[in-house]
Amino acid sequence: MPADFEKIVTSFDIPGDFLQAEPHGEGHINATFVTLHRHNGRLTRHLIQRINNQIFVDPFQLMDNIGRVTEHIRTKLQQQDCPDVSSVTMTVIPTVQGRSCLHHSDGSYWRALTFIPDTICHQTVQNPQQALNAAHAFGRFQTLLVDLPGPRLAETIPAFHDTPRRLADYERILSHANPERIAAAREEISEAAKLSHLAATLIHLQKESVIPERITHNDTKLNNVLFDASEKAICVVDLDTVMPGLSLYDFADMVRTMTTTANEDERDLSLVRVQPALFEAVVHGYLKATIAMLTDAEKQHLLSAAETIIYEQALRFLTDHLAGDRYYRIARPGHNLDRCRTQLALLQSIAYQRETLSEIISRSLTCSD
Ligand code: GN1
Ligand code: MG
Repeated sequence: MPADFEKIVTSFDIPGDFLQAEPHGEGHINATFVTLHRHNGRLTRHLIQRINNQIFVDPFQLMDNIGRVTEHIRTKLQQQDCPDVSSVTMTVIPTVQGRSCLHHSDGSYWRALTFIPDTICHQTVQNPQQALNAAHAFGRFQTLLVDLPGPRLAETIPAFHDTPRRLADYERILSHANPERIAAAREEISEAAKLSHLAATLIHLQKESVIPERITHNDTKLNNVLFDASEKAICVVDLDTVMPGLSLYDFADMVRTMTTTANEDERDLSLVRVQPALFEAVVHGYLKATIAMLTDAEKQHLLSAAETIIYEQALRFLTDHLAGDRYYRIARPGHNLDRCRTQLALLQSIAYQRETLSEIISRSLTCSD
């Protein structure tokens, strides 16, 4: 926490007296704190985040995307008579000068968001119902944004899910990486080469206009959904990568993070496998929300999209390991390599069960239609 944190907090239009703050959440990119204020005798909490502007190079543009998206969702939910809109969408709190984020004199960027009380954030999935509810929430998020008015949203990270570009970046880093890091990752490097055919699938479908561009979340990890005590998925959070994309990116990242009970950095790879019951829950929850919106081509490529995006994530972790752990926050040496290994284990698990998983999709498509 920076020395002048209190000054940062009081730059935002948060009523009451600031009392204290502590670190919050497990994101790999931004730094998040939860603050406590006293206002009219009541204690209130808010989120204060330092936006990682090495990664999000134009924070004001990013906040503009988030403002448009959250406003649109809020309006639509109000039209649908949603009883408590402020608990189901994120709300940006402007600075006292009315700006969407604070550009600090030390060059850092900060924003404030409402804290949604009485919610739980899960790092790993515990049961199919949770996976179904989260997948439904992300699917609904996509459908709420189909009619977002105005110009195309900005690409907060250009070419974010361009897997062939990720592969090229990886090969470039590998070509001059530290020999010790290469030696530690020998097997993963060989596996990444064997699976390189997975890279082109989605970008090809997009470039050939086989599947449409939509507005997508692009980081549909289980821990980007807030649940209530009854396991209902209340709110989709972490909107930094909401931008034009493919519906399949979001579906695929859910398969990556919600169909195994293992952590993303699990070292016991025997625990890392796609469980058909969880996979079925993700497919079912997602389709329940999106079936009317999806085209036949999108429906046909659900499983291959999962393989491409899991492969992309394996490459991204491996690249960061080889580059010296510069992108993802790590808690131990070799952390990014461990993360890469779980992604490769998931791919292997999908390959072993491809028939079962394809049948689950077909069945679910038939029931949802
Ligand atoms: C990052 O911020 P966080 O931890 O939710 C990353 C995602 C990766 C994910 C892997 C902007 O998400 O793309 O899939 O880690 N976000 C960015 O866990 O790179
Ligand atoms: Mg996150």
